[in-house]
Amino acid sequence: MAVVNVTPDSFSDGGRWFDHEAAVRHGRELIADGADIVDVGGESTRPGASRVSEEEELRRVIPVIRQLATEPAVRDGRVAISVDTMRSAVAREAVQAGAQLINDVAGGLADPQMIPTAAELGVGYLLMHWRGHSADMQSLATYDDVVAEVCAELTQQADRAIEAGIAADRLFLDPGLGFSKTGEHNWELLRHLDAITALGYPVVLGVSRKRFLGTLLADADGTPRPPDDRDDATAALTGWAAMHGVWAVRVHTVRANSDALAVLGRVGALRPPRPGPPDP
Ligand code: PMM
Repeated sequence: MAVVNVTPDSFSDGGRWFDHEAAVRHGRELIADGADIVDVGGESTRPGASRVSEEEELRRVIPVIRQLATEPAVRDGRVAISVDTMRSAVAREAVQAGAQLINDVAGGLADPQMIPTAAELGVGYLLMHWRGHSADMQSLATYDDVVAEVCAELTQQADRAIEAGIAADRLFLDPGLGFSKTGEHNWELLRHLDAITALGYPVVLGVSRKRFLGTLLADADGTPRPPDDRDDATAALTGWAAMHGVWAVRVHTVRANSDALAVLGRVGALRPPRPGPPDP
């Protein structure tokens, strides 16, 4: 799953794909590089970020999705488009414009209409572990046992989604690394990916360029490694994720990650079978 952030302020690539033409061009490049899903988002979830209006979010993402939906690889079903949004109204318009998957980083908790809307639309729903909006999410990063609590909270939301009518085979879970989690919490969840895949749904993981990698790879003077210099570390975790049964990784560049998967597949280190993408 490759990221197209149509935002001026995402932590990792903010501003770079902010105009529509640049965003569409970038989406095409990601498809050419081998992305299976292109994830289009218009609202930064960087810690501390404030929210954009619904109108602005729609203005950012809908034309990009509409345009990418005309790509041959999307039309013939090889590539799916997802929309990274917490708003049901944005999800609805995005699906009308051609998205087949809703990536809701709030797991249904930011907008009470999101889960019913996803159920009604009948598309894939990626439910991420979430405790609060970016402005205050780091103050919510308190756990006695991060693995057990994330699993319990994900299960509760997944049960709600199923009760609301989302088909079990259209539901995907994500532990939400960096969202109300410290670096230590992220590493602990990565050590216990088996507990998350054991919940019984395909798991998506977003580690790409995140701050905890910058901290790990900091200079001797403590300066964190900058975001666009964290792709090799991201590819290492892609391999780790795939070896632990994760279904998809959300990444900013495709090649190093798909190369890592090709190597691990060839050496026989991946777990078959992995469920396929949602039907268009
Ligand atoms: N992380 C970000 C945005 N959207 N969606 C999912 N499902 N999982 C994530 O971990 C995730 C996400 C933040 O990263 P960005 O600013 O680089 O997009």
